[in-house]
Amino acid sequence: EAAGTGGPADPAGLRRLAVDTLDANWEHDHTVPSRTLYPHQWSWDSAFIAIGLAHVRPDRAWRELASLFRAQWADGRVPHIVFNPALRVGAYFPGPEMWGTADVPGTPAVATSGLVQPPVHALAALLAYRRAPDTTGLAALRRLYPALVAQQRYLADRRDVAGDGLVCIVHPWESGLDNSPAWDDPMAAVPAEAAVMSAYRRHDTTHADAAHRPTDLDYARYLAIVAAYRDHGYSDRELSAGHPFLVECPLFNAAFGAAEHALAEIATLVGGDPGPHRDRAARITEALLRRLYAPNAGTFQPRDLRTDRLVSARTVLGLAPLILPDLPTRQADALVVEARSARFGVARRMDRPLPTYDRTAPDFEPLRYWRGPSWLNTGWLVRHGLLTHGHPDLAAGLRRSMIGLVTQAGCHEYFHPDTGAGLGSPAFSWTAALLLDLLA
Ligand code: 9YW
Repeated sequence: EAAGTGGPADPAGLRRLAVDTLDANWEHDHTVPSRTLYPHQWSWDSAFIAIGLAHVRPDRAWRELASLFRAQWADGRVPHIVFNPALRVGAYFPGPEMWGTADVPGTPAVATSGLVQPPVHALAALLAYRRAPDTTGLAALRRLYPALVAQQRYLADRRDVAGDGLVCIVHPWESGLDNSPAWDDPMAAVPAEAAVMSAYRRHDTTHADAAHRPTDLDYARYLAIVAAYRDHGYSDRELSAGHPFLVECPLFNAAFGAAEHALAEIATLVGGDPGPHRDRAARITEALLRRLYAPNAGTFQPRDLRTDRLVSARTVLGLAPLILPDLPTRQADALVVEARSARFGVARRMDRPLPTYDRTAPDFEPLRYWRGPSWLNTGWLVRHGLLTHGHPDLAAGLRRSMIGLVTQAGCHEYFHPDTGAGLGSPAFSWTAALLLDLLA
C-alpha cells in the first residue's frame, strides 16, 4: 500500500508505512513535513522527526537536527522555517520574499522565517541519543550542545518581554498551534481585514480543504503581525510598545523548561556543567506556576500580555506542563483531572482520540486544524507527561488510541476527533516519526 493511504494493522506493517513516509519526505539533509503542503524545513517538526528517525535511521536523525541548527541566527534564534533554495518561488506562502530576512544582520546564508517554534529540540536530541547511544550520537550531541544553549539564551534574554522569567511568543505561528481557540482573544485585537487576502494567493487552500484550515481573516492577521515584526527588524527590543500580539503560551514555556532539564543531562554526557541548567529549569517551572496556572480552572492558560489577563479557553496547550518533571504534585494531579475530564477524555480505554480543544465547548470544530482535531504531536507530549508523573495506565490508553488512528487512517496530518478519519496531508512526517516512537 502507498505511504499514507492505508491502514495495515500489524506492527511490522505500520512500521513499514512510517519508514516509507519518512523516506519519501527526506530531502538531502532534512525531512519536509509534507511534500504538498509544507515543502521546506520546519523547526519543531524536525525535532519530532528526529525522535522517530533515531529508531530507524539514526544518522538521519542527527542530520535533521544539524541542518536546522545551521540556519540558526547569530542571536541564537532557530527560525521556524528554513527555505529550500532549490524550490521555485511561490512553492509556499508566505515565502522568503515576505519574510525579507536576507538583509537582516546576523541571519544565515539560507533564507528563513524570523519566528521561532516551541523549543522541543534539546529533549529530542536527548531521546535520540538514548535510542542510539553510540560514538556518532555522542559526537553529534557534543556539536549540538552549544547551539541548543544559544537557542535557550535567545529565548531567555530577548523574549522575556514581561520580565517574569517566561518566553513571550510574538505570533500564533510560534505556538505551533496556529489557529487554536487560545489565540482568539489576543488575535481579535490585531487590526486586519480579510479582504487583504485578495492581494495574495494562499497555497494551503489549494492543497487542503479550506473548511479545515485557518480562515482568510486569520491569515490577514497572521500577515499583519509578520509585517509588524519584520518592519521592526526582527528586533525584540521594545516589543511591548506596539507589537500587536504578545502572549505567554503554556506549551511553549513547558518546552522551554523541559529543554533545560534535557540540557542538564546532555551537559553531563558531553562533560559540561548541569548545575546552571537545573537552576534555570527550576526557575521556569516556578514562573509557569506563578503566571500561567489558573487554580479555579485547574489547568494552565496563556497570558495575553497586552491585557495582562489569562485566556479562558481550555486547550491542549494547558496540559503540556505535565512534561516538566518538577511540576508539583498538586498541579500535576489537577492536569490529570483535566485530561480525564469529558473535555479531553484521556482514559485507560479511550473511546475517542485526544482532541486539541475542549470537546464540550460550543465552538469546538472537529474538522478545523487546531480547533478540535486530534494530532499526534500533542498526544505524544501529553503521553510523555503522563509517564513523567507516574500514570502508565493512562499513558498506555493514549498510546493505543494514537496507534489506532494511524492503523485506521494512515500517517495523516491530523484526525477527526470523533470518527478518527484522516485529515490534512495524507503522508505527514511527524505522524510517521512519532508512531515509530510509540511502537518501540
Ligand atoms: C502553516 C509544518 C507546520 C507545523 C505547525 C502547523 C503548520 C504552517 O504546519 O503551520 O502553514 O499553517 O500549524 O505546527 O510546524 O508542519
